Amino acid sequence: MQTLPPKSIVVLTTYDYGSPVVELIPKNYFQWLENHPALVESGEANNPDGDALDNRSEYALGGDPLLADTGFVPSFGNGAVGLEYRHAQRRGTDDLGYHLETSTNLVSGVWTNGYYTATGTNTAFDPEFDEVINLIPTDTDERYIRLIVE
Ligand SMILES: [Ca+2]
Ligand SMILES: [Ca+2]
Repeated sequence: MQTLPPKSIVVLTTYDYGSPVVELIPKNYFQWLENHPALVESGEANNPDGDALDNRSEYALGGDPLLADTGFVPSFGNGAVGLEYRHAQRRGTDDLGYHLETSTNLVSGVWTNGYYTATGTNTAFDPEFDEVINLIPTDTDERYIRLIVE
């Protein structure tokens, strides 16, 4: 601790930065709701902004429940030995699970949790989300992929 000489004048300067905005990194849907206090239609299946994501999908994919947006849209492109499918995955939650399902056609309705390999995770993707990198083999003429969030 610094000792001041006798009869010193100390000028304290204060700054007003306004109220601090504290947004918690949510570990579950209910904590995520706390970050959106203006969200009146707060059920997981509600979609008050009318976009393609219900509230649970907004939570899972980084969307804004009160703004028509897309969240983090999965990307698809060429990988080193096949095709890469990358999707965002909320970090540190206890109520979300992500996986892919694939099918060789859209007529049968048969989807399987297979024919892909999770090959990496980009932890620098976003403060709240990792990016999961999946390799899709190119051993068939057609393969359809969908992201499942449970
Ligand atoms: Ca929505
Ligand atoms: Ca939205």
